[in-house]
Amino acid sequence: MSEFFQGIGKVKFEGAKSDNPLAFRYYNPDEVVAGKTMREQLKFAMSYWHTMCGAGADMFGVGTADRSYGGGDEMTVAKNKARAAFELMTKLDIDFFCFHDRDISPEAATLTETNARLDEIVDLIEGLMKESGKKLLWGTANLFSNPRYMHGAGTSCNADVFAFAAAQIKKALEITVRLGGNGYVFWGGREGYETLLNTDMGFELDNMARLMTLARDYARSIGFKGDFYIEPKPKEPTKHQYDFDVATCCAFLRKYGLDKDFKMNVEANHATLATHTFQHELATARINGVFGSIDANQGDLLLGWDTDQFPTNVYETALCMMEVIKAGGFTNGGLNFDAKVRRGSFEPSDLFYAYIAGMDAFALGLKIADKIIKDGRIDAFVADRYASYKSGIGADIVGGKATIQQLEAYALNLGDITTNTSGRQEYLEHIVNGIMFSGLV
Ligand code: XLS
Ligand code: NI
Ligand code: NI
Repeated sequence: MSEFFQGIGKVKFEGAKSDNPLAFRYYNPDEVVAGKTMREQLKFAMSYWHTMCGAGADMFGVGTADRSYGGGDEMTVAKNKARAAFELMTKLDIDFFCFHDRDISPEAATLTETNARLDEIVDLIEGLMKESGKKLLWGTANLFSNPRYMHGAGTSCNADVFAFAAAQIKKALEITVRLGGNGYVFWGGREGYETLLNTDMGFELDNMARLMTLARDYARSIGFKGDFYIEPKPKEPTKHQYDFDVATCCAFLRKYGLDKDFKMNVEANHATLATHTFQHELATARINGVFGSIDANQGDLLLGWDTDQFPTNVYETALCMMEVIKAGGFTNGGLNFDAKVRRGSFEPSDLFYAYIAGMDAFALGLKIADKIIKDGRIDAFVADRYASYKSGIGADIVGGKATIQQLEAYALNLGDITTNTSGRQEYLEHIVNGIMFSGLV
């Protein structure tokens, strides 16, 4: 079998002192951190679209990278791409992958033909999975690239488009189940709007819920036991994406009775586009019981769009992993690198440098998160900050014993409040830096 990434061997852990650019310095899959191996804690996944398909096209120019894997016609490209994907995952020691239906197999003239092509590629992928032991983290359907989805999929004003989207999801669910996927993602795609002058928002949201309900019921009927995820994003491609952020999605799920089956797939860059921190979105998911999976990447705060860069900011990965540990770790989810190399990083080796950088940044983040939690000062500070609710009037408030009249009587006797204490933000940030960089000097 031909090798697609020639000259690159299996990437191994060599430790922090290694200067081998094709080695892990911090990601040591077998090392135990916070009670589990790094492999189990981090559950890295490869995104098929960015990694195998993305050639770097933008609105000013065509792609710069060759992603044809030596193939000529579309189906040979798709088959070689699948083989190359498994070679890449094996060389990088990544256990999982995620895909859209159209990433793995190109669309044909009719849906029947498209589905037949998909079956052919899924046969191949199933074999490659058996050979390599790689697993599907989640599957999804691309309901946004084809022009038919110009007005959305489930939220399209055109019922034919809704039906087509349903058919596409049905097939995507079948292949996800067949490949043993434990997750199925709904990223909003073009579910949103540009202007209310032509949009019935209430009707569109009802329809979006109808589509998700149909998908859920069908998936359960064919034996899907995993989680459905909504992946929040506030804008892009539409001006108002319906799945704005985690809180908005929670309200949607509860309104339509989908909250038992759906969790969140939180993407770092989507959080910042919503003017939230990544940590805020993860914490919102955790406290609402919908923490599910992560699309790992980072944005550029100077730019207003989804740059989907490989995550290298260790401060961010540490705060992320603190949330993951607090949420009890991943169950069906994992860390999917929904990230793409820059347009100028067009060589095949750049994919390896990018994944190594991202995986090492998360390995460091995990280790730092574990240290911050074990150190205990941050958690103790937070707990102590609410100490006034442990006794007296605070305990009565929390225990539901204080009436509003009693609170008024209590307040009338208070006089000036002199019991506030400092939030100590700078002190706490300094503690985090101290833990992160201890041992450096
Ligand atoms: C796009 C999304 C997309 C989803 C999968 O912004 O991140 O890639 O993760 O449809
Ligand atoms: Ni994503
Ligand atoms: Ni993104």
